[in-house]
Amino acid sequence: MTPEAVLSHQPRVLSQSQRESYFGKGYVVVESMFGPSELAAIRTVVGEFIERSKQETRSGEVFDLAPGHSAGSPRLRRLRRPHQHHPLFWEITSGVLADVAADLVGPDVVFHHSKLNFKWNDGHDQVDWHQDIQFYPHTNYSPLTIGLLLEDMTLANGALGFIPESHTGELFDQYDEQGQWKGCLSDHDVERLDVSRADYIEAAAGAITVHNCRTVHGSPPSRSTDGRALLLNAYASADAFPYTPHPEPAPHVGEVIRGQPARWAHHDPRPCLIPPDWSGGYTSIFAAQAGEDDPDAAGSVRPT
Ligand SMILES: O=C(O)CCC(=O)C(=O)O
Repeated sequence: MTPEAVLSHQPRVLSQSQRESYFGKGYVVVESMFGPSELAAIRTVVGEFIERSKQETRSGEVFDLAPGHSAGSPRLRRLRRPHQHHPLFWEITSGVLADVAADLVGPDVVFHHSKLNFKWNDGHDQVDWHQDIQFYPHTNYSPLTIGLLLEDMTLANGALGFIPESHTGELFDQYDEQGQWKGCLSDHDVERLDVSRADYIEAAAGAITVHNCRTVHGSPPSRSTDGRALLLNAYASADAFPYTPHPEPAPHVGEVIRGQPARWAHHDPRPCLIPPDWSGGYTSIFAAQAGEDDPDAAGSVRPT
């Protein structure tokens, strides 16, 4: 569906100017989507998972752990597929966030994946500049990711930054010169891109960020001792079909959660980089960018 076709449908949640801003810049921020009582309930569940992670010593199917993780000093980088592990997360994925997705991809929406990222001021939490669609190519570029801020997000705790209008620019090669998947842009490409234009999102807990799968984004390390938790859910138009194995297969993945299944696939003619074959498993963007995807490396599991 073209942006014009999406915009011709009545919005469920967003204003027309928020939708236009998303299509123009490649991202949009909406303040106060979740209120204090909803956030408190989510934080309680998140706290339970942080407690559980303390019993783990290696990254696995549920937790992605940074080097140095221990019970006394938990360094949980990511809770993988949260919607699979607690009904509250699925409620969030399939609730108002799916309506937001429908306002931006069109009325027929497929769920793609969820993840809960943390930053702990431990030197392992920088997310280098990257684009998402090279992790999971689709027949068009409708896929988008919605981030729900579970804590206030500031530059001090590793605010997510977006390069405005980069979604209309080139798709970058996220392999290094040796052909190893890095999951981020090369230093040379970062130099070519004017990252001084980055828009770092500082907003209160309860806000959401929405970015398109072509938008270049990343986040600096946290300098705060408070963990920064960001719940991410990705969706696509039902007429966007993946053509590589899903990096994080899980229940509900690929499910039409708004509207109807598509009869026709929509094909965008712009080519897409193909990721490694992750049909045997995927770790995380943190692991890939830190070069931990070597199966013999400490803390590694097999695959954003
Ligand atoms: O957690 C963040 O700051 C960004 C995460 C991100 O871009 C990703 O996981 O793909």
